[in-house]
Amino acid sequence: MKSLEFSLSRIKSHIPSRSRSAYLCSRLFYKSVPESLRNGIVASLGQSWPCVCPACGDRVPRFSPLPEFYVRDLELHGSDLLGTDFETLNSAAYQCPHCGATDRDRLYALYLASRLPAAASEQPNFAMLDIAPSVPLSAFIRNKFRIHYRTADRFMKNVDDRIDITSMGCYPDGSFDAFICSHVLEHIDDDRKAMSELFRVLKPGGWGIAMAPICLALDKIREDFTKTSEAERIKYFGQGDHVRVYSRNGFMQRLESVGFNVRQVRPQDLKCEHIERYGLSPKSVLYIVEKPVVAPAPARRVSQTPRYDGTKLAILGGTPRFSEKLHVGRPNLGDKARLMQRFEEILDRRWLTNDGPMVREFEKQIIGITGAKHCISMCNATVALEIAIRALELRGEVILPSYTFVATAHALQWQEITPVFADIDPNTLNIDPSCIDRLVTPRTTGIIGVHVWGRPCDTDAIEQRGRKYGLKVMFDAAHAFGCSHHGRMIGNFGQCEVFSFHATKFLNSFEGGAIVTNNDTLAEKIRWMRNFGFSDYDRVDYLGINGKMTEVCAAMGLTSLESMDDIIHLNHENYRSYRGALASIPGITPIDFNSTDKRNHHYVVVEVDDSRSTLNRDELVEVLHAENVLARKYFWPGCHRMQPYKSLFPNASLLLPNTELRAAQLMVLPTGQCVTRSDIETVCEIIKSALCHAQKVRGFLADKRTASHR
Ligand code: T4K
Repeated sequence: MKSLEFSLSRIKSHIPSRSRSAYLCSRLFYKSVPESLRNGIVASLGQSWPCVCPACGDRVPRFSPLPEFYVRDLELHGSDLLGTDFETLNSAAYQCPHCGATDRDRLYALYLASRLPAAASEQPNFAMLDIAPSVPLSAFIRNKFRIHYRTADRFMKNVDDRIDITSMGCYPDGSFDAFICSHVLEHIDDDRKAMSELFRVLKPGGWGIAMAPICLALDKIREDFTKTSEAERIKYFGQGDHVRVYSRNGFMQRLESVGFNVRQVRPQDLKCEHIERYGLSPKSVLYIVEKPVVAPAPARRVSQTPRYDGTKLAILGGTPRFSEKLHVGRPNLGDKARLMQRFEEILDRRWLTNDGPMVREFEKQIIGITGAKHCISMCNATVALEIAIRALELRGEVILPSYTFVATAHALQWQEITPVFADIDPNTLNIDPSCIDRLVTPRTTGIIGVHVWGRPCDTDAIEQRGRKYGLKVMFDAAHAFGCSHHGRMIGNFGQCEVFSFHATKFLNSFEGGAIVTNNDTLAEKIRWMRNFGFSDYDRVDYLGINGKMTEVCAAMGLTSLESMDDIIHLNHENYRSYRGALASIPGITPIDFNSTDKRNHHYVVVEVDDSRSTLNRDELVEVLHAENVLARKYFWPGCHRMQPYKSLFPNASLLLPNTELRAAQLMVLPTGQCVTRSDIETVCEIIKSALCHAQKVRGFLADKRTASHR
């Protein structure tokens, strides 16, 4: 073994002082000098090593830059691609002089360390697949994590499996919990097939690092299979063996098209300080794909007409664009296998209802999510509203919006309490607190706010009025599970809040609901009322009813909870797709959900302002129905125009101008798991075509009306 003095003297005699720093950073230094001497040499030569390689763990003076020939090659071949346009390529700090890890490898190492923390590192059952593994990263994974790690590639030697990524038949469906597929897809002719295979071999809920060269200057993927020579490929795609170069959106959309949810993670998101010391650029982006736990949307048959010619609208005699009905409110489903397993448990246990263990677990989880003190599950939200109203001892008159599902009003009227309809704020679509002042009478006992479409009411203003007039305040939160308001989860406002878990709702328990409250006495009373008023064995203390949730419903609720985050992500993506596709159409505006608070994006609600659009809401809904898109006019015409309220309060509309206006303008479009991005594009194309051919559509609808009046 060389001594420190010997090594120092050789360096001093052979390497001029101006080149010493470069030498100390070189791979040669790392290869020729043992680790035990390196720190001593560096210190003796007055150098400091501020950097750390997350892959090999060594301190290094700096990371070496990207070799110049990469960029020179582009110039030589007349490429319009610039080295600086590539995402996640830190040319200035490219490679670790010790282990050779690139900046990408170092980013992956940090991500893996954050995603598979120490406790999880001992997981022999956690299976990870690494396609075309990088040597330094592979070594890092093997050293750090005790997981089942498999490497695979078509050409590389020393991998576990020699396979073609487009046909990985050797791996059964759902074989892996995670994968790494970095800089492979740009080599593959049929990259969609490769992505589908990656999707297939991943377990539901599994994740992967999916990376490829992305040129930020491109707005769509550049691929051209006629470019076959190495020179052409360097020119067009940046490297002689690449068959495409991705745009950012193109890459994400292609991954999404096979079913993945895609997230962008930046080094700063990894909660490690001073990312520069790892040689990472804050502009780097890691693409994390996740396989939803929930089933993907079933394939839907859409007629194959390439461009949608408005004269072919179904309402004008064309073939409906969708051969199957596209519903608003199609239930979202969680992991079916898990649900079946829960059903088996229920049957084996022979405990089917009456506060069973699944119901208790479901209530516990709702408490965990909302942060409220009590959750009392119910058979549905309508019964929950009725029980809450009775437990709060509301009588006489109760103020609520008319712009809500009729169940809110019925829950009062059913108990002979008079619903008094307040107008809404036309912007938020929720009860306008200032209208409450005009409606309070000596008979008023309470206010029910409704968080319509999951957008919270102005709870402060409503509660303030409750205090001012001595009224009890509760909220119908049927649409708002998983949403928050001013940083507090819905479930914590008023005396209590009521969720619906109906099949069509964001969180689905077949049928179901819950009352959530922070009031101990109220919770106890509600619990007894839900079960015929029993406060103990053989002891009844209140008038009660049967409002209990069954074990089967709780099993469905628990299963839905497991995929809640996936559904929110999916809903949000769908909402963004609608917004994008409808962006430039005058008078057609998806209502805004922009907020720093949590939203479940369960409803896509579109305003049709016929002072600016060529068709009105009702006409557009007719057009969509003819195409098998069952858009809904919720909550038209408003409770005050439904029976018995229409007869009881024939003049109510005079006090409800905003309700009347909005109920005539809004339509709800299909979203959720059963709607694909291409379905959304088709729905929006139909809307655009109908508006372009508005005169014909209007003429047809007028003729239809005349005919029906004859
Ligand atoms: N408060 C508010 C603010 C509410 O919105 C609701 C309910 C309540 C209280 C009462 O909650 P729950 O007692 O129901 O728990 C639907 C729902 O039935 C209703 O729960 C919901 N609001 C309302 C907004 O929508 P309808 O009369 O429009 O349902 P329907 O039968 O027309 O179904 C809607 C669409 O969903 C259809 O196109 C078919 C589709 N669908 C429905 C079910 C049940 C499916 O594809 N599969 C299914 O299993 O009231």
